[in-house]
Amino acid sequence: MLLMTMAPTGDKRKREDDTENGDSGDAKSSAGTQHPLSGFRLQTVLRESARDKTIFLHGQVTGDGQDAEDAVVILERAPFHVDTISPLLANSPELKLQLKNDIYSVYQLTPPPELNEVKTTIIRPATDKHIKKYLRQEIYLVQETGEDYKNITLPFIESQSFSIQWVYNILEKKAEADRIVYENPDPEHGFILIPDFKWNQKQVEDLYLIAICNPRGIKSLRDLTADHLPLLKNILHEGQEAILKRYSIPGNQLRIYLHYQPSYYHLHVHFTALGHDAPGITVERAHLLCDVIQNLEMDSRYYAGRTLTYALRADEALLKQFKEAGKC
Ligand code: M7G
Repeated sequence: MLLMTMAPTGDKRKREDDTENGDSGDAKSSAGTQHPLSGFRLQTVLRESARDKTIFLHGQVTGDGQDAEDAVVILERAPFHVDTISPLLANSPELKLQLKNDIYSVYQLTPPPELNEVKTTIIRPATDKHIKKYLRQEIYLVQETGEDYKNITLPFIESQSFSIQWVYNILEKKAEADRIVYENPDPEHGFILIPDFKWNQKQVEDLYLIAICNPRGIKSLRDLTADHLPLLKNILHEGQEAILKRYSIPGNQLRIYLHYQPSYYHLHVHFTALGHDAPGITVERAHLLCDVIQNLEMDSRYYAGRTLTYALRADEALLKQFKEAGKC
């Protein structure tokens, strides 16, 4: 379904804010007003997928008189919109025959620019950790006990995790304020629901939003106790209602889950269309919010104590720590 009546999402100027803000503070720093990819020089192709029509690049950019900066650039061909198919087929000037055999023929169609969008995500300046996050690598399962979390993982994430400045920018309305879909302002039990920057918001087939909780300091699933049940229930129920109202997608067609491990250690919940094969929905990473709520209702310390299994990439420093501790 094509989304015709969206919030002010077509605002190109704002879309440029949809980038990781790195450690450099507010939403307007870094890329500034100049072309965000000026002087781009490709260093490596981190990953590509012909099936998903995506490519992840590491490059260097130079602004006017600035030093070269590392950047991660993600290019993704936009999905087709049913409503634009007829004009695409009827009006495309270029339809080049490539092969004809009996009743079969293959053409190359060159769409007009407005129907030929490439979603471009830029992370600049990118840290080493960003570059590694997108690099295709072998992955290994780790079984993290509650003790392992305290002794290995927690000290590690406290010293090494990604900046969450972009999260604070959203909560403080310094970035993406015009994209907010729903807000419950309660400081303890409230949250902001906003389109994930993986979603171009043009069709609901690949709908992807995130709910970012207002309270600070809840790093992940591991920190949750029964005290957080009102917050989690608000996210579940109010998030579903807001999505029904805005996008006409009922709760039973949404996959609502938390990641463990997340990339960003400020509690947030993912809302994706059930039919969408979004990255990160595998069993070793996604924890359904309704299950999380039930588990905490049964045992307030469920996530503090239980063993959680997840995958780490070969060169992740946390995997090295687990290996050094003889845990995998
Ligand atoms: P995660 O589980 O911490 O990590 O989810 P993942 O990226 O490995 O899944 C964080 C979610 O926040 C992801 O779905 C990101 O696409 C999304 N996200 C990350 N950044 C930097 C932004 C941003 O600046 N704006 C928005 N709207 N979403 C973001």
